[in-house]
This record gives sequence, structure tokens and C-alpha cells, in this order.
Amino acid sequence: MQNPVRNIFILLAAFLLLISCKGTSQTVTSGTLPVDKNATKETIALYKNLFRLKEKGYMFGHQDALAYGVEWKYEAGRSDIKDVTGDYPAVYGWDLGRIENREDKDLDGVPFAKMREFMKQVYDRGGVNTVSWHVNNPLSGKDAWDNAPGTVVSVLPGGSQHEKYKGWMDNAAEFLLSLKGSDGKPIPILYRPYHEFTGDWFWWCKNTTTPEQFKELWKFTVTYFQSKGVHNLIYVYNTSNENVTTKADFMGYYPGDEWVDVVSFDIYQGGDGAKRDKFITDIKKLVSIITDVAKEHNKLSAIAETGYEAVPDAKWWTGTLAEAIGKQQISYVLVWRNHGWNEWMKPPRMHYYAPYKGQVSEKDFTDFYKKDNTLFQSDVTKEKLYR
Ligand code: BMA
Repeated sequence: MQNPVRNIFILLAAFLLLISCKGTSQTVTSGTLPVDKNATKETIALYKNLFRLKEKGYMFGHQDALAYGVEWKYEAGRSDIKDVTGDYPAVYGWDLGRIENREDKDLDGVPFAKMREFMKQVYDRGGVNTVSWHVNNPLSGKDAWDNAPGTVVSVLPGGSQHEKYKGWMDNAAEFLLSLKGSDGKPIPILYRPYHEFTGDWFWWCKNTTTPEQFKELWKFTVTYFQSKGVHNLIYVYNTSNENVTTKADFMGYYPGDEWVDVVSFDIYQGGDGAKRDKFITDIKKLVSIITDVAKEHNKLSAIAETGYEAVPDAKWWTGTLAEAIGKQQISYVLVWRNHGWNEWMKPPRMHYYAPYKGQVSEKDFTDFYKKDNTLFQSDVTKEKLYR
């Protein structure tokens, strides 16, 4: 009598072990590894932890958050978001524009030396840095908005500007390699090259670039950075809302699962109140596209840039932005920079996307901050994203 009981017990134990192993292997494959097979330990940790974090909510991000805000510049420890909530954003956006020419400051005036320091502070307290690059047009030498045809072809291998472009990438690589935390480790970066390519305003946009050319540019970029020893990047694929209404539109220039870690889009609300409904409909549609793609391709997803210039709607944060995202599991939403009064814009106007003390949407932003599924610095510090 004893033996059959023992056998049943052994069988049951083996069965339970089998189930638990299956469970483990599923957990390990979900999230897998970033596209860079030599990614640093901290980069892999961030990538994996972001899969876990999206179950809890989405991080709030702000461009140039620590550099300046409306009516202030370079005040140590300051951020408009911190003035309003007492907490920093969880994601901090930066741009490499002008590093190509080894200039001291980026295209919006932030000294690269300060940017490096800010990124270090962010990493040290467990926040997340993301980088875009409004890289000049290498063919004309004008800025990123010079969308003359033929530019992408000119930078690809064999193109007339290829060597020059590699030099520009060397300058970017040098900066990316110089980013170290207080622990001496390379700072992981969510890197978002060739952003908003479904628009028609940058030299890499789809109006002047075929899918094959774009994919080649993307793969060249990833491979070249890796060849320079840059292994702290998580690669973010990014469309505009323009010309994207279906999953096929979104995926039209997708270089492949081995080349992309995060799928994302940019979208801005424009005009007066009547545009709100369209904005909400568009965001909902695009968020459902990126979350579907993320699920199917085992990737992360994000709204990499958004905002309503000068936030004239007092309830915009909870009433529009959070409303549109709903319970969808994206990793972050980032609003653009708080420049303040902008003399060069046509017409000159206030140019900012996050609230500041006294701004009309300040109170609503604190409600947005308090929502269970919005994550700020204090939330992500606890999550130890780099371990
Ligand atoms: C735009 C504006 C510009 C800025 C550019 C790149 O949306 O904010 O003033 O130079 O982004 O940051």
C-alpha cells in the first residue's frame, strides 16, 4: 500500500515541478533582452524592469526638465514639475542636436556638460533618461528640418556624405560613452533616433525616404554605435501621429524585432477646445496600435512626445491626457520642453508643455500626479530600475 501512495506523490511532485518550470521560462522570455546583445548589465536591468513596471502604471516625462522652466534657467535641483508636485518626473528627455558639430550647447541652448551632469543625477536617483537627436542635414549643412530629398541616401554606406555622417556619429558616441553614474557605470538611455519619420518635416521623414532606405539607416545606426562600444542604449522606434491610422502604417518602416526595443509615437493637441475630441480619438487609436504591436512583438511602448502648448485647458491632465491613455499599459508619456516666452516662433508666444507654479492647469496636474497609475521619480526610485 505504501509504494503506490509514494509513486502518486512522486508523480504529483514531478507534475508540479513541470508546471513551475514552464511558468519560470515564460517569465524569462517575456521581456527577453534588449536588441544590443552586449548591452550593459544596468541597461538589461532597466529593459527588463520596464516590462514589470508597466503593470503598475506609466511614467511621466518632461523634456529638458532640469535645465530650465518657465522664467528660470539652471537653478540647481529645480524643475517646474517639482515646483508643482514636490516630486520630479520619472523620465527626463534630452536632445543631442548640435553634438554633430561638437558645439558646446544643444539646439535649445543646453550645454552638453550640464546635460551630462543632469543625466547623472537622474540615474543616481533611479530616474530614466531618454535622448532624441535633431541632427543637422548632413547633405546641406542646414538644420534637421531641411527635408531636401536624397539626404538619407547620401548618408548610407556608399553615399556622398557617409564618411561625414560617421564622424557626426563618432561625436555622439563619444558623448554617450561619457555618461557615467556615481557608481561609475554607463548610464542606460532610451535612444529615439529619426523620430516622427511619418511626418514630412525632417530629412529622414518618409516623404523623401523609402522604407528600405529608412531600415538601412536604422540598422547602420545601431550597428555603428555598437562598433564604437556604445552598449547603454535601448532603441525607441517613433512615428508621428501624421499618416498613421492603421497598424500597417505604423509598421511600414519598422526595421525588425532584432532592431527595436520600444515602439512609440508623438502627438500634439493643437488649436482650441474643439480639437480635444480629435486628439482623444487619435491618441486612443494610436495607443491601441502601439500596445497591440508591443504585445505581438514582445516590446515596450510609449508616447514619446506629447502636449498642448501653454496648456490652456485647466483640466487637460486628468480630463484629456489620462482620459485618453486610460488603463493601457504603456511605459511612459513625455511632454515637451518648458521654454517660456519664445521670441523666434511665428507668431512669438509662450512655448511650454508642463505646468508651473500658478499655471492654469496646476491643480489638475496635482490630481494627475496622485492617480494610482501615473509614476513619478519617487515611485520609480523605489523600483530600483537598474538592478
Ligand atoms: C520644437 C520646439 C523648438 C525646439 C525643437 C527641438 O518642438 O520646441 O523650439 O528647438 O522642438 O527641441
